[in-house]
Amino acid sequence: MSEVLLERRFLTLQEAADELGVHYMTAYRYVRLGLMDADKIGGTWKVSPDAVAAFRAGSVRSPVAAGERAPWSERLESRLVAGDARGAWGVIEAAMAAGKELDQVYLEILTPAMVSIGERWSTGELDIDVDVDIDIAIEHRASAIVMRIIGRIGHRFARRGRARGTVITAAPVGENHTLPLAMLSDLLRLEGWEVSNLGADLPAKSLGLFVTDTPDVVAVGISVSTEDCLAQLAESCAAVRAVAPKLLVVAGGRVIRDDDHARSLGADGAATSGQQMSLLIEEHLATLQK
Ligand code: B12
Repeated sequence: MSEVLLERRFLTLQEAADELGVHYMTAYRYVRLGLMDADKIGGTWKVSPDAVAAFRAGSVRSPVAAGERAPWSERLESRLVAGDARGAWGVIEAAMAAGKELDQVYLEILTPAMVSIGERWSTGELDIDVDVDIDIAIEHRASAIVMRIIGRIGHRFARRGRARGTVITAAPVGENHTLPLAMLSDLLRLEGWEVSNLGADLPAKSLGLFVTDTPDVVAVGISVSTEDCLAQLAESCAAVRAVAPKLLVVAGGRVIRDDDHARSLGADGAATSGQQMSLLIEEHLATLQK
């Protein structure tokens, strides 16, 4: 994008502060907390006139809107799209200080922010320049920031005391969505399970070998986000069945429709969350003990 175009479309942070009649640092804080949209371009903050107008009009992002604060996920999304890792972490810290629990941070803040970014990407809303299509780069950058957030708070999901058994989580060959797996794994840890997250793009044969090598394994959770990887998920289920016929295999992720769908692919059932999978494991273990 040319410098001229940039100048026409954006204000500097100082100009935005002047427009709002506040100190530069106050405007900076609005941006950092995700209360006013801004982008970091060439090392400096740029604010669109629309963002200043929305802020001044008391839109959902404005702190002056009758005490109504923008949802945490919306504030996070604005920081993720801007590539503002520190600001994104600031939103998470503020949400936790306001009482959000760890599972809420994943399910009510991180997940909706990423889903919305996915929707904006698929409609082209994240295009910065029609000639240089870097929209997917913004999604990649947002994913990397979310991974760092998960890295920072992940250890807090571990429960004290004796683990209830090991759950193996993985995504099949071709499936590169690691965020769903990372969040699922932490949410299972919160339920007291030891989790071995084998990550994305795992060959079915290796999953089978790992299952054989894990003495206290109680279940396997396989995650798929793309339609193209459903056949590979079926191969992963078959590989686990071949070495551990009685082990619970749960399928999940955006493209798993329901239990019937999961069973048609060779899993025992479907689950949409760590908590739901945890209940399935408990039921399955109880059945085995009968
Ligand atoms: C971030 C992202 C990416 C990142 C991934 C980064 C990473 N390290 O993970 C990048 C940019 C690399 C990417 C690449 C692609 N992506 Co993508 N991506 C997304 C996006 C925006 C967010 C995914 C995410 O993190 N969601 C948040 C997580 C936490 O939510 P979740 O998936 O629902 O997971 C939760 C639950 O479902 C559950 N769960 C998940 N798995 C399991 C498993 C079990 C056993 C259980 C119990 C529960 C469970 O627990 C999780 C935590 O609560 C989605 C949009 C969306 N709607 O999700 C598209 C999306 C998944 N991607 C899509 C596509 C098409 C692609 C690409 C093919 C794009 C391309 N042309 O290059 C590639 C494919 C890469 C591949 N081969 O895997 C499509 C899939 C469409 C489809 N039906 O097949 C989506 C839906 C976007 C869209 N609207 O079109 N993507």
